[in-house]
Amino acid sequence: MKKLKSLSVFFLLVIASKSQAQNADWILIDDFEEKGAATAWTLADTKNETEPRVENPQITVRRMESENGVKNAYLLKKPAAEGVVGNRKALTFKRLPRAVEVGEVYTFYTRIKVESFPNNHVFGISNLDAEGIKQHDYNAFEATLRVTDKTESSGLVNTGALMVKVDGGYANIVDPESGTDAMPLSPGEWYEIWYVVNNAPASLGGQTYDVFVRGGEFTRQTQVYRQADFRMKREAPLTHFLMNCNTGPLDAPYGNGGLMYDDLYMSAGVNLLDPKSTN
Ligand SMILES: [Ca+2]
Repeated sequence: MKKLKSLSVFFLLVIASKSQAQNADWILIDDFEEKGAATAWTLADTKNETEPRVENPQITVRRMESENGVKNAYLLKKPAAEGVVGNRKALTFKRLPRAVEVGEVYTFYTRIKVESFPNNHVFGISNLDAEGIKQHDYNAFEATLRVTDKTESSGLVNTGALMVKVDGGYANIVDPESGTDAMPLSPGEWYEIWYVVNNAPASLGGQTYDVFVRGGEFTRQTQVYRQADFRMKREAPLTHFLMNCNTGPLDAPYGNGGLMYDDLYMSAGVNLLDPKSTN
């Protein structure tokens, strides 16, 4: 099985080199530069158990920063204000500018920055519509990336490294040179993530995604996971970008540390270029 997987990755790379992706191929989902950008996203707190009751506890706001003297707008998301607990599903989603049909491969690009730990965030791509996302929350995801340092009910301690979905749970991304799990994400630092999403049927090797990262210990773009698994494998057109986070339960909250998002793009095929570069 492992041999089969490396073989398919090899073919993927061959396709990548032949496809001659260009920066112009990137389709913007959101870079949050427009003043009203946050209003294009739907916010839904579908399991609000806050006590005392807080209506609409999730915080999803456009913020500004200055990078090397250049102003940049991004999206900050957290399940609730500091000290508020019990918001178990803080969903935020937006329709993709185009659907990824069954059989298609698309590359998604996203920048994230951890505002602070402790936290519990996931984001990725869904093939459900708005009502389906609200109904299924975590099970609305297919390709999924996760940021958390929470301890699982099983006692497993998450380190805060970027995670991918695999059948039966999540896995840390891996440094391919050492073969060891990546280090925890460093708060206050932007990480670039390329995820090559294969929406072919599972019987044809699809419903999987490969992940590349630049940031932290990965000073160059590095493949950090091969063939992570779609969560549900519905084999349906991918239509929405989805984020979720969670304060944890009232009796054992994780912490409300925020996650910052910027530069959400998609591109047909395999595209490992930097969408922000003009080359
Ligand atoms: Ca921006």
